[in-house]
Amino acid sequence: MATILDKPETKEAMSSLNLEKIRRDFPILRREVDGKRLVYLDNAATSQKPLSVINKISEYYQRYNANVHRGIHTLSEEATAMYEGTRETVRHFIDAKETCEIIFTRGTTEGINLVASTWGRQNVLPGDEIVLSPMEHHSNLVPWQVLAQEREAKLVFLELTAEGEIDMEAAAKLIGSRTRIVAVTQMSNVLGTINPIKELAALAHKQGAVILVDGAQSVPHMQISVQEMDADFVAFSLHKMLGPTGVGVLWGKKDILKAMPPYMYGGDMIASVSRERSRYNELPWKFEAGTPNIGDVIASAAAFEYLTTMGLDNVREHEVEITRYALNRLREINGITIYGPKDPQKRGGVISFNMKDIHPHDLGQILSDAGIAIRAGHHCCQPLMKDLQVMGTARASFYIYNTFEEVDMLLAALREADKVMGNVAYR
Ligand code: ALA
Repeated sequence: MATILDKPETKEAMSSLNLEKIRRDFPILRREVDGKRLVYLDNAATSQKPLSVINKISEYYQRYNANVHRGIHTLSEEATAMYEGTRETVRHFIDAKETCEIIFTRGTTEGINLVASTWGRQNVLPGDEIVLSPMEHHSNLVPWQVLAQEREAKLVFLELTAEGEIDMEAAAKLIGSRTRIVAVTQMSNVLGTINPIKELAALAHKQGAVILVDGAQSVPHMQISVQEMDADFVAFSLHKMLGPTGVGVLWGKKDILKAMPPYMYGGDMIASVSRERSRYNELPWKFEAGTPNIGDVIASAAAFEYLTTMGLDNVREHEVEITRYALNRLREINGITIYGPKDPQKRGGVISFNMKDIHPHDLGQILSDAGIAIRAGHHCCQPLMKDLQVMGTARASFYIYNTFEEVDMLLAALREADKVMGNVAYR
């Protein structure tokens, strides 16, 4: 596969996916930016949406918009059936044991905050340790900082190897008898590193601790089984996996969720209320206060169906190959620094890099002028940026509709940027 550069006409045939057909399902990919074809390489921030998802949102509002779990009328019954049906779709998608373990949230951030605020306050005591990796998104760091301050607990950070992988020998020592929770990302949104969740879960469980997995970058891109990885909580967002914004999933083991207090109060999470006291609803509704994001949850089913039909193994294979190709081509550029594991099998389709002294924002702007969307900055990982000794990075991230030709376009634009900016020193 490393020799693919020689045969440009066969590049797209290397994919495990029918890219031409897939691209037809995404109307936005036909638009132009300043007269240039859009090349969307910012999928780690949010993915584009296929027509089936867009249509499902519209269908909900045109045909059966109603509140769920409340009305005894046809529209409400239809909306409730579709809403709860999506829960079963999620259960199947992540291989959870029971649908009551699937909680709809607004996104990964809310899922993690829910666990930190409820499970955390209930279980973390002064002197306890919360173990995190240095590659965590702010969303899987700040809630734990706040909890640690409140409970007088300690944050402990795992160590990374030179290629940005978790040092598992050190982890075995750092996860100890004071560890209450290990909270780690399954796939870094900066380094692309795929972390060994099953092994970390075993280390946590050996010490009587639990493990929370930030699945925001992994669940959209690879087949996961929450049972197989033996996590205790997994949080992810639909908008990064073809679905609408404003929908996330928090999965947790039933016994743990059952023992946790609610996160927010009111609406759907109530069983009965008197003037002085309330009884709370059962799982999963105990954690779904207020009217949920009904239309977008229902439309999410179309996103899960799209990915399931395609096959998550094919999605992963495509991303490994396009990442391998992109890494090989990027390495041709003089003065480029690429972060994260060298082996595409060990990482997701996220490539962060810096070029000479060019500020990543300038790179982002020059690429944008060429119709290419990437992300530039600290990627909500400021502590990791400090470890890497950079202000920020440029980041290209791929998904099911990205072609090898688009990688070539990225390369051409980077070479252009190098011509324009390469001699400018920023230090
Ligand atoms: N967490 C998202 C990203 O990495 C927004 O871009």
